[in-house]
Amino acid sequence: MKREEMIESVRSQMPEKRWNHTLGVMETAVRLAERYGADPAKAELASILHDVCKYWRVDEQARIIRENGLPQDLLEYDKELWHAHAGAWIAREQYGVSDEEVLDAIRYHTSGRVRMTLLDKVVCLADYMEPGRDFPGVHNIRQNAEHSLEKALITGFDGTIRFLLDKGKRIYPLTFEARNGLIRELE
Ligand code: DGI
Ligand code: FE
Ligand code: FE
Ligand code: FE
Repeated sequence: MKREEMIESVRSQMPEKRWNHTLGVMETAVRLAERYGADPAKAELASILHDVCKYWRVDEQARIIRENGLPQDLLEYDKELWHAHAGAWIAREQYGVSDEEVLDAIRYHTSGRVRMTLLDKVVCLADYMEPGRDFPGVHNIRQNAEHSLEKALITGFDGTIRFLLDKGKRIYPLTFEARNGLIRELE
């Protein structure tokens, strides 16, 4: 599918606010890719599709996970995690994306994972810090991103973990593994 066609298709599946977020992630991911040596075209493609099914009904997201052999344990954790794995499946099946690096960056953009690739890091961090984001701590993430992808992402995951603790929610193990892995990389 051509870039413009994909953009129109994704845009039509979300409210304008979420589309503006997607534009912010695209722009930020390309900039981070150029800065840190990832492939900007892959970063942009993953960004376009990263939240493609965020506004699909959750039972539809769950169905995709159940019926296509995606990790079933996701269904025991927060629904916010589902759109990332379901989105990677949709990227392949409906948008014809076959690049595993791009699919992984979509798949792990919410939870992270152990041994995140450069592209995983760029997309996940762009999602945290795009210009439209406004949450306590986003300023620190942006500052850290000036000199370290890993430090910036750790700051992001720390904030998410704190937020989930405060809400009394379960935390998906990959998020801990991602944070542990990033800290190890900095040692
Ligand atoms: O889809 P976005 O809003 O752009 O951002 P995202 O895909 O990073 O989703 C973030 C939300 O997911 C955030 O509100 C926290 C929530 N969440 C729920 N459980 C977990 C989780 N995030 C992580 N990293 N790990 C979890 O276990
Ligand atoms: Fe997302
Ligand atoms: Fe995220
Ligand atoms: Fe997002």
